[in-house]
Amino acid sequence: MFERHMVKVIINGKAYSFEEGKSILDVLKVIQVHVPTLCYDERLPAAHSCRTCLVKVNEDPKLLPSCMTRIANGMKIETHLPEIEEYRKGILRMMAEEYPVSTVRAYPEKEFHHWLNYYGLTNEMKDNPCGSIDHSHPYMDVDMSRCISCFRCVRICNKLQGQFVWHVINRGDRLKVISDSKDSFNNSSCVSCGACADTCPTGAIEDKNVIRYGLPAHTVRTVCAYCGVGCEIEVGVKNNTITGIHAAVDSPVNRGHLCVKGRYAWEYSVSSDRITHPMIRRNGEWEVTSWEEALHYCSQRLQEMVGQHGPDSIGILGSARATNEDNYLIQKFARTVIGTNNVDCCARVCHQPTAKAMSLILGTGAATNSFNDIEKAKTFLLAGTNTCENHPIVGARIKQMARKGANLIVVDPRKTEFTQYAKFHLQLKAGTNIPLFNAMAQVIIEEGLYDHQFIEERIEGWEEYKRVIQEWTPERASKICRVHPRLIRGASRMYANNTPSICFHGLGITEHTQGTEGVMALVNLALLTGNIGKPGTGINPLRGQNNVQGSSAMGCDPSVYTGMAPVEKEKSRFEKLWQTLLPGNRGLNLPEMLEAARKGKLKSMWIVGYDVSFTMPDANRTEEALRNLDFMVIQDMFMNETAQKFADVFLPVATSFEKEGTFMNSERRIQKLRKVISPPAGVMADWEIICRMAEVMGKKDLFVFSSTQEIWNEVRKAWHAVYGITYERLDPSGLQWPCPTIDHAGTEILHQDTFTIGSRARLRPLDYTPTREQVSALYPLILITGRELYHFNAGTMTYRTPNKDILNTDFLHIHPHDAYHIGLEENELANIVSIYGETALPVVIDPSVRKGELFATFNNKDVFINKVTSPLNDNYVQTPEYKITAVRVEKMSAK
Ligand SMILES: Nc1nc2c(c(=O)[nH]1)N[C@H]1C(S)=C(S)[C@@H](COP(=O)(O)OP(=O)(O)OC[C@H]3O[C@@H](n4cnc5c(=O)[nH]c(N)nc54)[C@H](O)[C@@H]3O)O[C@H]1N2
Ligand SMILES: Nc1nc2c(c(=O)[nH]1)N[C@H]1C(S)=C(S)[C@@H](COP(=O)(O)OP(=O)(O)OC[C@H]3O[C@@H](n4cnc5c(=O)[nH]c(N)nc54)[C@H](O)[C@@H]3O)O[C@H]1N2
Ligand SMILES: [Mo]
Repeated sequence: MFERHMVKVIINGKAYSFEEGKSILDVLKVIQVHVPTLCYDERLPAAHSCRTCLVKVNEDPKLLPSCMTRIANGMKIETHLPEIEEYRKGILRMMAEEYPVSTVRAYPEKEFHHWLNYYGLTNEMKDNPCGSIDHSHPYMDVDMSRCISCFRCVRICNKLQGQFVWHVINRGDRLKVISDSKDSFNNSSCVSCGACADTCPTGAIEDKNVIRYGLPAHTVRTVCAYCGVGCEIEVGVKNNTITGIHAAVDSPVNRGHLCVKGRYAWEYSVSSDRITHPMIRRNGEWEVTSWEEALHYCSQRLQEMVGQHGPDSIGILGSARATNEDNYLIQKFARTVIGTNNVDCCARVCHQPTAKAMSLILGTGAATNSFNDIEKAKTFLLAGTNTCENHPIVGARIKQMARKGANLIVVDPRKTEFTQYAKFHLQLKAGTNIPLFNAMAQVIIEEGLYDHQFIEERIEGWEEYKRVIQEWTPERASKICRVHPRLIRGASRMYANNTPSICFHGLGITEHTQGTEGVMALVNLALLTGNIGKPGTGINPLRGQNNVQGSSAMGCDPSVYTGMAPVEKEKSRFEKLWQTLLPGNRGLNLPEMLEAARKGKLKSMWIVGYDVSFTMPDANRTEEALRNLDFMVIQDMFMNETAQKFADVFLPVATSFEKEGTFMNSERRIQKLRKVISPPAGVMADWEIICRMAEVMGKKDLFVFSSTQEIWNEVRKAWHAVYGITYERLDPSGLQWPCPTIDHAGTEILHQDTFTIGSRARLRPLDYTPTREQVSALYPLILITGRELYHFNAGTMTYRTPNKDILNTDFLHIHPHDAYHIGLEENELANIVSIYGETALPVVIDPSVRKGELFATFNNKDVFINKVTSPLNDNYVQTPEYKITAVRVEKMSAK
């Protein structure tokens, strides 16, 4: 059997056999026979244009490109006959004709330079001058005098990122590659993913960090610490310093691609204001102190609190930016050392509605499918997600599918990048997801487009659901959501008929008073059409931070322990596991903690990696709460806004480059974080701090861990679904839970034969109650807040990198019609006012927002848009309604 798939070939006189379907170049790489491949990149289809990889096949005098030619049985291949080498040399000589030799000498490691040296051509090169270098971009230099027309930059920009920045103009000798900018590269439509610089064989497009930091001595494979996609990166290191980052080409997640943050925005880790000593604030002044003193001080203050006000006077927050191991320990600390269930993390403000809705209906509160389903889907329902900016690698993969003809249905009040590719853009009024999705379900039922068999075999509650949903005609919904019934019908038919259909959703669904119901509405659509439990289908939240899925799954949630085990049911199991009595009362979530602090009931908080005062809505009210606390500990890399204003103790931590552990990405993949460099003296990894604190507080026995692996092994005991995931099995690219046994391969697709909840899932009829936050004469516009590509959340990291040179503020996006009425001009500073507060920010006049709606990001601390946002929150899990605040916008002069 096996033999049939093997092909026998003779290469340079030696016999080999390989699996069929490979190119000659593929097999040359395997046997380490090196030929120049100047137009080749394994991430791209072979172009066979440089003609340097030519080989002789079956003694045919016509040489064939090895990148394009498939191996065949009996093939006789010669790679280095003198005539072939002469031919290659001739081609390289032509390429070198006008090439600046000085750069060959300065950067001998560049692919093209290597071959010039190898064929002894450097010494015969003329002393051509370098071109003028375009230094305008913060991360890349461009010198097209080094362009050899391999077009790798053009192709990678089109085929990996889908951005089309680089173009070929002119013909013959005048042929050249230019960006789509009229002047400097920085003014092009480039999104700074760096793929062109990454593939360029000459340095015509070059990373500035190569020039600044030189070549790495070695590289370490690890995971990006920004968003929940979990891209795998190869970090270059020299003398305990990071020199640069490349994408791991064989990663199933990012397949050799990265975005601007993952690839370039790492210099926060060497920022001069990084905190590298514990500090205590006494009489209003920060004092540097020793770990010994800081930890004893914390312990003494926390013990006082417990003594005077009980354990529930303390609230603890884990960090969606820290590892599973860090988060496992912090919730264990809350429950065993302090004795409270008051533990939460910022999953609360993000996708908690997703977790709730999906676990209620399906039994597991996590993505049903994997990123590899993207290439299997025919239709994409992209609901309230600005994927191209916030999960750029997933966005790029979906864009490539759209280019190949897949259907995109975008549900977003704004025009996002995807809307250019969409067959349907349902540009609904913000806050009206439920009527829209209900109407889609109505069409699917009314027109009989549902999956009859799936409903018969795997669904319950059908009759009741049908009864409620039939009222939701597109005409009725259209009056509320402002999408034409024709578009609603068209999109519904497309989603139901052109299967497999996959859904990705984001905060445009969850951050509403009906957030949990919004996700339920999406699950209903998938269930109706049988788009669940199969390849290329499912309901897939694009989770926020690198480890937000993990931090809540580890138990940083007042109502569940590790592995989503409900506190009310599993207390005794965890008491046995942790060998200690546990609190059984209901703990407070973050909004409840803040409310309790306002009332004086919560006295103290320990916050790991979460800039609460800056990122929670209605900042004035948040600050009122935090000001009321008697004691606050912040554990972070930087003196973030919350620390600066409210903390009493600051505990400095190692970055993700300086520690070990695991992250969990959006597709339930546990990935290994590997230590790249040693941390600065004076900082510790989060888990080490927690262990030390437990020791000081007299609970050392429960926290005897000398490595993250030991912590993970305890997690495996606590949570059956990850028992099979050992550290050893995490190389190279991790495993997706459920993975209950050591020989289990992990799970790419959930709910295949039955749902986690049982053999049938129940459709949820959903009523629509609009948010109380509505426009009025005084506040006539709706502000939506969200994200853009270059900055990340609280901005503590990206504002400490050259990303700030690309974008250095939040903008207020306003429709031209509204701008005209208020009399606002582009870039003018405008005042924005809600009943909660006000701030000022520069205006962008932007027809991609709806009339009557505004959009702003929340990353800049001077703008601090959360002074304005509404504190209303989701009915089930209290996720704030960041997407809707009634405001007015004024000219500064009118103030
Ligand atoms: N560059 C960058 N990437 C990030 C982050 C970042 O700060 N910067 N943050 C990370 C985090 S923590 C998260 S949670 C994710 C979030 O990623 P996304 O979910 O993409 O986040 P947002 O930009 O907040 O909102 C998404 C979209 O929802 C739309 N929207 C608003 N209201 C509605 C509505 O009523 N209905 C519908 N259907 N859509 C609506 C908005 O117009 C917006 O385009 O991104 C992660 N990735
Ligand atoms: N107006 C508005 N506000 C929003 C949102 C919105 O859409 N609109 N979105 C909300 C959402 S979805 C989210 S997730 C929150 C995000 O809010 P935050 O969680 O506050 O934001 P982050 O920037 O992700 O990081 C928090 C902190 O973690 C620190 N950090 C990074 N790595 C580590 C580590 O390994 N250990 C420790 N101890 N600290 C570390 C960073 O320095 C930073 O101070 O914002 C919310 N706020
Ligand atoms: Mo988030």
